[in-house]
Amino acid sequence: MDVVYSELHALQNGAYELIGGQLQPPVEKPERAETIRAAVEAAGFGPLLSPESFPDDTITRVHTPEFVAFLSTAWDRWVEAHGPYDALPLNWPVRTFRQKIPEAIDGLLSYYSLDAGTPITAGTWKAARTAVDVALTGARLIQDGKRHAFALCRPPGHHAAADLYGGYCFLNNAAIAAQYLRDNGAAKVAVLDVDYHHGNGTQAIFYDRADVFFASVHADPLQEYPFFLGYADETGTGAGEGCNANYPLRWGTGWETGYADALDDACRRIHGWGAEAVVVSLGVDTFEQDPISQFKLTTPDYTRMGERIARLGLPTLFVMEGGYDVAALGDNVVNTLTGYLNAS
Ligand code: OKP
Ligand code: ZN
Repeated sequence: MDVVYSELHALQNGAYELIGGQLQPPVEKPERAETIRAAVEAAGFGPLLSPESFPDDTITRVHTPEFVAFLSTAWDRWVEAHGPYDALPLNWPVRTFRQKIPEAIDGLLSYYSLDAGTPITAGTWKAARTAVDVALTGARLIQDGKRHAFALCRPPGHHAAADLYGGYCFLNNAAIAAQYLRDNGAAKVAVLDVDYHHGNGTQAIFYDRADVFFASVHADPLQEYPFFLGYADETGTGAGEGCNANYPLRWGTGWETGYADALDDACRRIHGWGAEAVVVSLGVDTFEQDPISQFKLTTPDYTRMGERIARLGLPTLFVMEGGYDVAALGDNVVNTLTGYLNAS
């Protein structure tokens, strides 16, 4: 299986993350992608391909031009205002406030963000922009007739909506790749999100559309980030009614105690809908030892996950999302891809 990777991911390297009231070293760190790269190479996956450059209009098919302009200039504006420290928002236009776009950089961060856990740093734009090229290079491989590819994206993307960043995500790599597949020949594309956290951004981007099906297996928003989206009664709207399927699962869920059944149902829905290709938002933060998550999947369970995805029988683009136990990340990703290959 071809693997697309760029070392420029390391340009996203925040100094701190607010976790449980304490400023701590970020869990979303460059070592994540490096350990996955080393593991897939050691497992014989490859070749390792560098991304091609795709034009910005592939991004604005999914994100607003205003949001892209904001993200690409936010660091410079923040440095001008405050100096070379991680740019973070501190308040939001919540209930009782107006949705009017401010002028000052602090207000823009507030307007365009969904949390304070996603630092914008000197290299954020370059890293996020390159992750899009990584995903699109994978999508092009699929479009050119490959049955599968792995886009080793970092930073991740599935929390980013048309004009929102957060959850360590800036540009929605998987959504941009799905849109690219739509724009280049595939009439019906599914996104299967197996990250522990609900893919709120991807869901929002495609919520009113009948040409992209979104299915997500994730921790119950009553208990887990991002808290305000991801319920089972979110089924799509307008033309997209029936094209969204959420599987919220309680903390403590394991492969045999709810996960496998939910994944199976998600795959049945995608198959029944008639998808021509699938983009898998591959987060492995469902792992039992993940430092910020509460599911109980084991390393062998990822082989089963890959096998189930393979039984869809569809051209498959894996796009890396979350997963924070660096010691096990490589094995869990390799098992997913190996399970997929052995069953396809
Ligand atoms: C990104 B992805 C931990 C704070 C959680 C946000 C998590 C973002 C996950 N107590 N902060 O979906 O893996
Ligand atoms: Zn996650």
